[in-house]
Amino acid sequence: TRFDLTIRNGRISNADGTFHADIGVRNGVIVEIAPNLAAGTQDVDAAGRWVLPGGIDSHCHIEQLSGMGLMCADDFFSGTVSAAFGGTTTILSFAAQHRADNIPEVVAAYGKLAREKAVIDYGFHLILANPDETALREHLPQVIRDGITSLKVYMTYDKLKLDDYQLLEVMSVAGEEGALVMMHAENHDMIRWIAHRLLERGHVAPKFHAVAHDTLAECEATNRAIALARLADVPVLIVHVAGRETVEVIRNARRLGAAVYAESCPQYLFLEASDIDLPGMEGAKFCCSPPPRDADSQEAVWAGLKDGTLGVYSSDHAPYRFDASGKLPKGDATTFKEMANGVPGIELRLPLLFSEGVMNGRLSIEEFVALTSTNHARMYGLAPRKGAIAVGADADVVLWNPERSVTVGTAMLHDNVGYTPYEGRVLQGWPEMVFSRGRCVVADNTLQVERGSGQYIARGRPDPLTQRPTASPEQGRFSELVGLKRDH
Ligand code: DUC
Ligand code: ZN
Ligand code: ZN
Ligand code: ZN
Repeated sequence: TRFDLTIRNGRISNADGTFHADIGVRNGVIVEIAPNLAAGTQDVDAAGRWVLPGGIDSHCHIEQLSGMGLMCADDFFSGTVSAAFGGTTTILSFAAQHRADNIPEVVAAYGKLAREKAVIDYGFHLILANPDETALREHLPQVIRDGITSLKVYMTYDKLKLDDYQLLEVMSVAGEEGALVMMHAENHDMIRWIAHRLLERGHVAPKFHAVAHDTLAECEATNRAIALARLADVPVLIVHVAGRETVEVIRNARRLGAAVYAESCPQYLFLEASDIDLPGMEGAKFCCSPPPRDADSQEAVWAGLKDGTLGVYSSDHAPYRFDASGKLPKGDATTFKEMANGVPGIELRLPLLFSEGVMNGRLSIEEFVALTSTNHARMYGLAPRKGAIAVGADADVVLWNPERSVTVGTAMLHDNVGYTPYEGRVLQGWPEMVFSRGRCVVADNTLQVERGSGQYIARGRPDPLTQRPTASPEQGRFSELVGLKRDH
């Protein structure tokens, strides 16, 4: 029988290799991969194109109310449209609990927002700000059953921060229940202390954000998070790694056999703290936490992505407009402490890495696919449905044109932020045709689907939880004595 969609003559790359073949799709699923397949109802010639698994962005903030009470500039429509135009076909964003919130209500609310608006597939991580007994014993198992198999916790921000005791409690329960813990690792008191002294001396400009969020605060907290996770005998994933020393701490822990995973983002490859040092408030456009560092740290992040220390490359898209609704609540009088933290990147994440990584010879195309899709699928329980061009997988497929050169400008982007930190860069290679479950989402630079046509993906168990060594040194020392249980 006829295929719904045939993509022919492409050069297909997965994380484990590259080959030439046609792809046959029926009911949204890849059913055959071979040369010279029969015609499809939609028949696409991919000659000259690189055919890659759709990108998975496992860290983005969409329609989220921040700890400071600010609403993101992107809702699930603009956020997912922007993602799709940049070659991403699945996002994982956050269902964010604030301390007074009831977790099931939070999850239901975010689910409804996305259901009505998303144009690509999506799932959620839970942000856990109040890990009380009910949250840990009832709500966490419940959200895991609903397919939310990861949660993010914070070591800084007054409204989100957990102390070390709470982190150990969250980790041990997450380990038992089968959820992956994602850690925002920055030392709260170091940042608070530097910031206080800066403000006292009148150092209020945006660039002082990067001074306050020193690399030592990141490095210390990462070290501590790893030690806590080892004590609780659970995997941990350090998000948004920025500094060289942090990369080295993680590499070293992995060498010792610790179940430590890590993520980095475009802002740590392509921006530097010195970018924040601009006249007036302009620097606020580059402020995120942790902040971009320097050329040496950029090199360390490249090396970490290359050698597997940093397994996932996400956007950490945190969209705030350059006005009173986001970056500048008090206009020109806004201090670095009052700006919204975050940079946009959901649309340019892949084009930046494709151009600067693959086209400039820093990464192979297979490494690109691993870092942008396959590893996310495994890390977060989306595999084997997502993350590879394979028989039985969803037909999430992107046709890249390596010949196309694009100059980045705000007007070409589909987010609702109004600026891009990457303005004026010339990128080589562009995702021209995007399929999600066999539906053409983007073609001819035009959105081809309706709002709300994306699907919620209930995720399975993350690989880090199924692939734990049966006996760790920590287990031998005390796990049994203190009643740590593994879920299998
Ligand atoms: N942490 C994030 O993960 N994103 C934006 C800001 C932050 O602190
Ligand atoms: Zn709330
Ligand atoms: Zn964070
Ligand atoms: Zn984030």
